[in-house]
Amino acid sequence: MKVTSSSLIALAAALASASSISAGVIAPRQASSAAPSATGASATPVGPETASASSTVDSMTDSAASASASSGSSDMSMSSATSSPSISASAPAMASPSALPSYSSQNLSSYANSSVHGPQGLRNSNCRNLTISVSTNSSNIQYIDVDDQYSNQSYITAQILQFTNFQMPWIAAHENGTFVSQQDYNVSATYCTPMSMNSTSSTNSTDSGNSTLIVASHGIGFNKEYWNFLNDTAPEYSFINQATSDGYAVLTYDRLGTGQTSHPESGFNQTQIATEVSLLANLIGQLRNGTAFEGQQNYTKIAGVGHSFGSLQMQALTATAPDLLDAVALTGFSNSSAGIMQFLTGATLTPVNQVFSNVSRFSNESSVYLVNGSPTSTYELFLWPPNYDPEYAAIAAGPEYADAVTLGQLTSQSALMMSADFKGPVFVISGEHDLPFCAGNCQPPLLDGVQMLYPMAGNFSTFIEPASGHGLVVGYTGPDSNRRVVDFFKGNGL
Ligand SMILES: *[C@@H]1O[C@H](CO)[C@@H](O)[C@H](O)[C@H]1NC(C)=O
Ligand SMILES: *[C@@H]1O[C@H](CO)[C@@H](O)[C@H](O)[C@H]1NC(C)=O
Ligand SMILES: *[C@@H]1O[C@H](CO)[C@@H](O)[C@H](O)[C@H]1NC(C)=O
Ligand SMILES: *[C@@H]1O[C@H](CO)[C@@H](O)[C@H](O)[C@H]1NC(C)=O
Ligand SMILES: *[C@@H]1O[C@H](CO)[C@@H](O)[C@H](O)[C@H]1NC(C)=O
Ligand SMILES: *[C@@H]1O[C@H](CO)[C@@H](O)[C@H](O)[C@H]1NC(C)=O
Ligand SMILES: *[C@@H]1O[C@H](CO)[C@@H](O)[C@H](O)[C@H]1NC(C)=O
Ligand SMILES: *[C@@H]1O[C@H](CO)[C@@H](O)[C@H](O)[C@H]1NC(C)=O
Ligand SMILES: *[C@@H]1O[C@H](CO)[C@@H](O)[C@H](O)[C@H]1NC(C)=O
Ligand SMILES: *[C@@H]1O[C@H](CO)[C@@H](O)[C@H](O)[C@H]1NC(C)=O
Ligand SMILES: *[C@@H]1O[C@H](CO)[C@@H](O)[C@H](O)[C@H]1NC(C)=O
Ligand SMILES: CC(=O)N[C@H]1CO[C@H](CO)[C@@H](O)[C@@H]1O
Repeated sequence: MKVTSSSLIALAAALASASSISAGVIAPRQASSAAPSATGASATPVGPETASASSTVDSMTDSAASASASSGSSDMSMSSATSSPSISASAPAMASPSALPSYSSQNLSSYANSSVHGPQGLRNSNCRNLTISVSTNSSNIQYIDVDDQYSNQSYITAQILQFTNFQMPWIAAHENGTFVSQQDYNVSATYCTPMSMNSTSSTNSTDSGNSTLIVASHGIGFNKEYWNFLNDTAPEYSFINQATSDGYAVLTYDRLGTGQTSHPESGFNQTQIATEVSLLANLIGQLRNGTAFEGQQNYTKIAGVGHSFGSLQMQALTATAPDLLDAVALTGFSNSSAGIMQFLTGATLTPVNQVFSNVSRFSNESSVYLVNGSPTSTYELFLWPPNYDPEYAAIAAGPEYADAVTLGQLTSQSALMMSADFKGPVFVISGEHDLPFCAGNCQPPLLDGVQMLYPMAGNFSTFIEPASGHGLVVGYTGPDSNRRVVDFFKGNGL
C-alpha cells in the first residue's frame, strides 16, 4: 500500500498556537491535493475547517493551558499554493488567576506493585525474536538544500533552532513536493505468546488463529524494549507481561532506524513517517496472512498500541488502512502537539555515536542517528517528578533503553488524519503532565478531542494517568497504564 506524506500533516503546524491546542487539530500539508490512499479509504486529513473542531474550542477557553485564542483557527488553514500550512506562533496569554490550572506532584509509588497483573501472572510470556522482511511504498517529502548526512553538531543544532523558531521559513526553504520511495527493510520483532491460558474470552493464545495479537509501536527515544521495561527486575512494568498475563499474544518491533531494524544512513530522505506507516501496514498485513510467520500461523484479530510517535503511526494506519486493526490504543498522545517545540529543544539532540561512544551497538552508528544529550533531558521530557523511581528513570535514560531518531523523522511528522472508516474501539491514555502532546496539562477535554478523528469508532474512551509525564511506562503509574490498555482490549471483546 502507499502512504502519502502529502496527506500527512506538518509537525510545524502543530505549534503551540491557540488554535492547535484548543481546536485540537493539526493542519494538513497539501490538503487540497491529498492523494487517495491505495486502500481506497477516505483518509481525509483533518484541518481546522472541520466543523466539529469548534466544540472543543469553546470548552477549552477557560483553561490557561489553552493559551491565547486570539490567533484564531484561520491561522491554521491551508495554503493551497504551497506544500506547507501557514503557521502562527502566538504567545500564550496570561490567564486570570482563577483560571490557572493546578499541577499535581503526588508520589504514586504505591501504583507500581507486583500485584498489578492479569489472571495468568507476570511470568506467562513465551518469547522469541523474529526478523521480518518488509517492503515500503510511500510518498515522501522531497527535502532540498539539506545535508542528508549531517556534517557536524553545529548543523544539527542549527536545524533544530531554525525549525523550532521559524517553522514556516524552514519548511519553505527545505521542502519541495514529494517523491515515491520504495524500500525493503528488515524489521526486528519480539513475539510473545502466553504460556497458559485459562481465563479470558476468545483468546487461546498459542499458535491458534483465534487469538488476538497486540502489535506495539514505540515512540521516539526508545526502541521495542520500551514495551518490555524492567522485565528482569520489576516485571509489572513490562507491557508484554501485562498483556500475556491476560492471554494475549504480543508483537513488539523496532521502528525504522532503531534497535536491530534496518538503519538507513539517510537523515532526511528515507527516515520519514510516511515510510514508517507504510512499513507498519506491510508488517500487519504479513501478520494477518501469515507471511511474517513463514506460513506457520496467522492472526485474524489484531489490536494496535502505540506510544507517542508510534501512536501517530497507529493513528495514520487506522485512517489509511482501516481494516488492518480491530482496535487501537493511543498512549502518550492527543490531537494537540502544543509542546512539541519544547520537546525538540529540550532533547538537546546529539549523535548517539558521541553520547554512547563506548556502547558497542552505538559506537559505529551513522551521525544521522540522534539521542537526548543527557539523562536530564529524558527526565524533563518523559517524566514528572517525583512520580517515578529515580533508579528506573536512570535506566530508561541509559543505553539499555535509549534509542535514536533522525531529523527527517522529526520534521516529517505528524500524521493526524480523519479515520472516517475505522469502526473499532479507540482508547487514548496520557500522563496528566505529558509535555509534547499536552504542553504539560492534559486536563479534560483535551484528550477527548481525538474523538473527532473517529466518527465511526465502536467505542471511544480516554484516561489521564495522574501526576505522570509522557513516558508512561517508566513512571510509577507504568504498570497501571499498561493494565488499562489491556483491560480496554479485553473489555471490548478482543
Ligand atoms: C497496587 O497498585 C494498584 C494500582 O495500580 C493499587 O490499586 C493497589 O492498591 C496496589 N496494591 C498494593 C498492595 O499496594
Ligand atoms: C489459571 O491457572 C493457574 C494454573 O493452573 C491457576 O493457578 C490459576 O488459579 C488459574 N487462574 C484462573 C483465573 O482460573
Ligand atoms: C521476560 O523474562 C522472562 C523470564 O526471564 C522470559 O521468559 C521472557 O522471555 C522475557 N521477555 C522477553 C520479551 O524477553
Ligand atoms: C531477543 O533479542 C534481544 C536483543 O535484542 C535479547 O536481549 C533477547 O534475549 C532475545 N530474546 C530471545 C527470546 O531470544
Ligand atoms: C507504489 O506507489 C505508487 C505511487 O502511488 C504506485 O503507482 C505503485 O503502484 C505502488 N507500487 C506498489 C508495488 O504497490
Ligand atoms: C536525498 O538527499 C540529498 C541531500 O543530501 C538530495 O540531494 C537528494 O536529492 C535526495 N534524494 C532523494 C531521492 O530525494
Ligand atoms: C522543486 O521541484 C520542482 C519540480 O520537481 C523543480 O522544478 C524545482 O526546481 C524544485 N525547486 C527547488 C528549489 O529545488
Ligand atoms: C478457533 O475457532 C474455531 C471457530 O470458532 C473453533 O472451531 C476452533 O476450535 C478454535 N480453535 C482453537 C484452537 O481455539
Ligand atoms: C501478505 O501481506 C503482505 C502485506 O500486505 C503482502 O505484501 C504479501 O504479498 C501478502 N502475501 C500473501 C501470500 O498473501
Ligand atoms: C491465514 O490467512 C489467510 C488470509 O486471510 C487465510 O486464507 C488462511 O486460511 C489463514 N491461515 C490459517 C492457518 O488460518
Ligand atoms: C516516592 O515515595 C517512595 C515511598 O515513600 C520513596 O521510596 C521514593 O523515594 C519517592 N520517590 C521520589 C522520587 O521521591
Ligand atoms: C481449546 C484449546 O485449543 N486450548 C488450548 C489453548 O492453549 C493451551 C496451551 O497452549 C493448550 O493446552 C490448550 O489445549
